[in-house]
Amino acid sequence: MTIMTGSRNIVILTGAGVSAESGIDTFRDAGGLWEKHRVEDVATPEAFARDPELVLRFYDMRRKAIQTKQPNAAHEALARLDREWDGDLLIVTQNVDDLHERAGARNVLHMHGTHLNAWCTACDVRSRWTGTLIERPPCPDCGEPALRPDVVWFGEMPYEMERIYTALRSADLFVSIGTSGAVYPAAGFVRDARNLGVETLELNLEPSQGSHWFDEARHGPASQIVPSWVDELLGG
Ligand code: BV8
Repeated sequence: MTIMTGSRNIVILTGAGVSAESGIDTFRDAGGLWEKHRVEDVATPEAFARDPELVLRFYDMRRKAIQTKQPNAAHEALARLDREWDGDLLIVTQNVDDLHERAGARNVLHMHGTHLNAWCTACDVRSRWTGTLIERPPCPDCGEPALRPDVVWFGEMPYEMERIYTALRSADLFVSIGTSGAVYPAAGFVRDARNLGVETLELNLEPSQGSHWFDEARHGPASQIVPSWVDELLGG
């Protein structure tokens, strides 16, 4: 059953599963494996206040790792859709890597921030940052040694929520790709979409926690099912 015919405005939500085949661990894989800490225990403001070195090392390690990874066919297909789709398209990603952008996508919204920015807790300025933060380097703007990862931790408000809901309100189709549906508010977007009368599609390796909320679900590796979906949408 193809529900996409006639879709004009599309909102796509991506999660760690879209970057899995690029060699970036998903949270389900990494959960609990990192220095015996659950991600939820190191990705919080409380953890940063309690043990800043632990948290900064966690993010330094991941920031370094993503710079050695390449976009995969799923990122490439979504970038092609972004280029060729004649309606509105917004890619809302929970991921803090830059693989969507490196594949060429332009309409990308990082609702949980990005590994490649540092955020100064003294002057609030965000700067592009590809190095480490463990040595507490000076903020490029104010010089204070007050930089933290520009990443939304558990208990912090995700970025640009109003822009996301505005896009959902004018969407015809909501597509969730490579996410377990475990983390809110992202996991609730499918229900928001349904309440707005928006068609919903899940593309994931396996049924997510919210799979039953979707009008249609296709399961398999993103590098296979996303390109075939985009081909279908763009007419091959
Ligand atoms: C907020 C950045 C409110 C950091 C992330 C109870 C207690 C405490 C808190 C809560 C609670 N109930 C609800 C909450 C709120 C909490 C939450 O949802 N907690 C969960 C654990 C219950 N949410 C928050 O705290 C959010 N903020 O609510 O603020 C507020 C209100 C007012 C004022 C202030 C605040 C903030 C959440 C953001 C946290 N930051 N990331 C970092 O990256 O280090 S979350 C992080 O985990 C990711 O960004 C992502 O969102 C989430 C992991 O999810 P996925 O991306 O889905 O990854 P996962 O590994 O889980 O799944 C991968 C999927 O891919 C799987 O389904 C798998 O099958 C599939 N897959 C694997 N391989 C492939 C594949 N699919 C296709 N192809 C493949 N090859």
